[in-house]
Amino acid sequence: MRTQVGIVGAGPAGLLLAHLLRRAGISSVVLENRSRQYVIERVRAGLLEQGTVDLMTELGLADRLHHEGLAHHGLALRFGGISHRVPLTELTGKVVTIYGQNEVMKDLIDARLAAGDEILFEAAATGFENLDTKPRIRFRQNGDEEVLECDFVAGCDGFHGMCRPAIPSSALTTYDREYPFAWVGILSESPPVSDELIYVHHARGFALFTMRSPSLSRLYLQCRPDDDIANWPDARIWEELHLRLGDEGDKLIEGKVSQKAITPMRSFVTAPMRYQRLFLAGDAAHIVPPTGAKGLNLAAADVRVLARGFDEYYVTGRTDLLDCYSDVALRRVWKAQRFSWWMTSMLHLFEAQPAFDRQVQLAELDYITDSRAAMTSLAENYVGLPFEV
Ligand code: FAS
Ligand code: PHB
Repeated sequence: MRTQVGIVGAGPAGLLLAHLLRRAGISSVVLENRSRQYVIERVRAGLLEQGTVDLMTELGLADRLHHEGLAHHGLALRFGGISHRVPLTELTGKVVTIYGQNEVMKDLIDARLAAGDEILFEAAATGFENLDTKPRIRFRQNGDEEVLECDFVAGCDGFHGMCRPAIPSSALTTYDREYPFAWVGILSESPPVSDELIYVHHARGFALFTMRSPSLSRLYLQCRPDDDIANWPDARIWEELHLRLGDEGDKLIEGKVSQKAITPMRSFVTAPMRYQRLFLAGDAAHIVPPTGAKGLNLAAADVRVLARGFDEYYVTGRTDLLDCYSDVALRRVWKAQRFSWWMTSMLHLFEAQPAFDRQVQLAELDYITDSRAAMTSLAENYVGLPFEV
């Protein structure tokens, strides 16, 4: 099998890249080791920056998003039992959109297959040859060993994929931070407690009240990093959500819990995001704690730059943009890392946290919700910083 760009992974990074390449007339084949059903049912992110929505709109992939997505013009920071609104649109002119990652995946997959382009599901990439000249991707499908020849490889296979580990560790620098807590996340068939997101700072730990639709709530609670989901029966989750919402708690309507999982909290960056003709994008190169809602949006931002690099190469033969892809992408990645670490550090309860640090968290929240300049800084990072290229 032969193509111009071999894409490993059919997550947001891999499929957005495939659509961008198609628009530029560049061929690609997407290898995905899971089934189509698994990919579209996986519950993950839910908040899209303006830039991600604009990219999907440009690609003609956003009809359902515009129809079913919930545009938000603000969010609430709740601390000391009081909610403070951050008017995102008033401060930045931009909106964020609530639209489940699994819905994004459905739209990207349907459009790709409708265009007659390939996604090989249940096809696991297993190794590479000639990454410096004419890359060959070895993959296994239906028990058969296959090979995909290409000019370039896009490693979009997530944090636990095989692309990053295929790069000699001597060629990479990794930056890593694990947080002493995790999130229990649920999907509940119940109306959201508010029509905007509520981020809660509470003595019992962080909580986030978000949604997927007017009848489907997405709710998160801070828990221990090594916690087991078995320790979180629905009754305990609802009790904690009511408590952390404080006196607004009586507004919280309980519903049938249709999905429940624990998400670890980690900040991770690997640099450079390139090795010879292998280019890493999305979670394959970097992970952010979900407090800043940056995961999916960073994946989209990476491939936006990478696609321009491939376009320049196939049109002019020049590799300028490909050669600076890693630097350009990492500038945005580090800003998102800073914002996500900052939101996480400000809003979570740390084990044996000195009272002084707790007061500083509250003072920071008080300052942000009091100072237009500080609030604007939060808002512009939250809605998504302008793209460099
Ligand atoms: P992805 O992980 O989405 O996709 C990689 C794909 O590669 C997968 O489909 C995988 O099956 C495939 N793959 C792996 N190895 C392969 C191989 N050898 N061969 C072929 N294919 C292979 N972000 C938020 O903003 N908010 C959230 O609430 C949130 N919740 C999350 C919950 C969880 C459990 C996780 C893991 C992430 C969450 N994120 C969240 C972050 C998430 O949205 C990611 O940033 C986003 O999925 C990144 O997209 P990709 O880089 O495309 O990686
Ligand atoms: C979500 O809706 O899943 C979500 C929203 C905002 C976050 C994290 C998760 O910061």
